[in-house]
Amino acid sequence: ATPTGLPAHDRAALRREAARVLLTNWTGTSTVPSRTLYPHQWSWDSAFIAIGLRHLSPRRAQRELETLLGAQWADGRVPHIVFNPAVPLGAYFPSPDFWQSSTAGRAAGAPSGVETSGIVQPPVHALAAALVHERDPECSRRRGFLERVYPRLVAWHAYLLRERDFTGHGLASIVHPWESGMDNSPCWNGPLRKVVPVPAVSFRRADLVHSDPADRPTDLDYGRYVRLAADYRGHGYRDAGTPHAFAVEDPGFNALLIASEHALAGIAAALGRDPRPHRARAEALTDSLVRHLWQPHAGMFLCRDVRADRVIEEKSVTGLLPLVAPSLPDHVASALSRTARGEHFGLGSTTALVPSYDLRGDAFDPSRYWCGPAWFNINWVVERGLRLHGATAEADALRRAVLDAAGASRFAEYVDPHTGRGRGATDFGWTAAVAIDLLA
Ligand code: 9YW
Repeated sequence: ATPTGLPAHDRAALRREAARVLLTNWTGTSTVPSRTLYPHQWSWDSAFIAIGLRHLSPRRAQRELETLLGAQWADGRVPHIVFNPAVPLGAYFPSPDFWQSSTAGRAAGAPSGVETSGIVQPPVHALAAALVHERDPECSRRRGFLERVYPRLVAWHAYLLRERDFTGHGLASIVHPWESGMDNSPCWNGPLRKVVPVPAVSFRRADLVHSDPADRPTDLDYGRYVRLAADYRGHGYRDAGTPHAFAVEDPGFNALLIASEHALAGIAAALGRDPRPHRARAEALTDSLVRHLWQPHAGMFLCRDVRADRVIEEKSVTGLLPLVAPSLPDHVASALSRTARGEHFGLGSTTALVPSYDLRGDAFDPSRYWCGPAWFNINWVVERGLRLHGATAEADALRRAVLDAAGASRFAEYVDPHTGRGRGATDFGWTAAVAIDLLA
């Protein structure tokens, strides 16, 4: 057995299978999350995929991030989807003709040569870029990787803190459930209640062609997602001009921004520039996160509904992700690790992987997307956070569990947290990628 706890031949087989998924999902310039369900490039998927890909081909991992950042808007936003023009419009909804980025987004600086969505996803990219660089600094230097991505990553973070700090707390708000990456998390039910859904007959969901409706968000969810996105589009995707019926401070989103801002400090230092402004920003973000979103009564971070000016009393795994922030106060980090192992998330007792939502919550559903299933990218973040804060035994056990579940589910998109049974798509990009990274 190796440090992962897996015998060497299982390890080699798992790595080979995971590599096959990433090679099959590679399009020539980037990697699709899933050949069936998600045939374009997704923002935070690409970051996790690059983290795995760096062990197979550092050059390809660099390219993955460069392709995504090549679709960055002039205002700094990194879009959540970069569309592949070779894929038929009907293969994914909402397609480029819905987002209309190159026309409707012109004033906000959308690129003209490529179609994208107009919203964003969690900012894991600088962390990914730093990890990709570290894997093969020589190849990175030869290609001028950090020189090219650094200014774009700086502009990305600046966009979030300039355009999305609606409360003045120094945190970024999300303006659409899709921006959290956790589409139908029960946390969004309250803030979405006032959003008038567009009728389901007005759109055609391509996702239901490829997966079981019981594993997916509902039509009512989609009606609201479409309404919010269409309103944003109607305001030219300009944050200052859009009323934003949905606005939430999400701890996971901001925690990944903190980890990425620390990574930017490392990138700046590698380029011979001053890392201190990045460190200072990361510390300020950490202070704000703890001050505004830490909830001692819950033993975790909770989201804040910015419109209603209210804490959202729902326990989502997003509230455990701040573990990935290096300078979290010790008492907060240990409370998070206790909560992960407690009755609401069951890690190491009733569940092997951290579920996406409170096992005891009213809306818990072990099959439905972000209402309970365990996701591999999220468990990679939690594993990293536990390790960072010295919970080595817990991190080792979680690493082993992620590897077991990834292999047994054929790299499922997500799994039932109680049984480990795969749900959604198989041969999923970030599932294969995080498995390769945790094997390395
Ligand atoms: C969608 C691609 C994306 C992920 C999100 C996940 C889902 C649905 O799939 O989004 O249509 O964009 O919720 O986190 O990035 O894997």
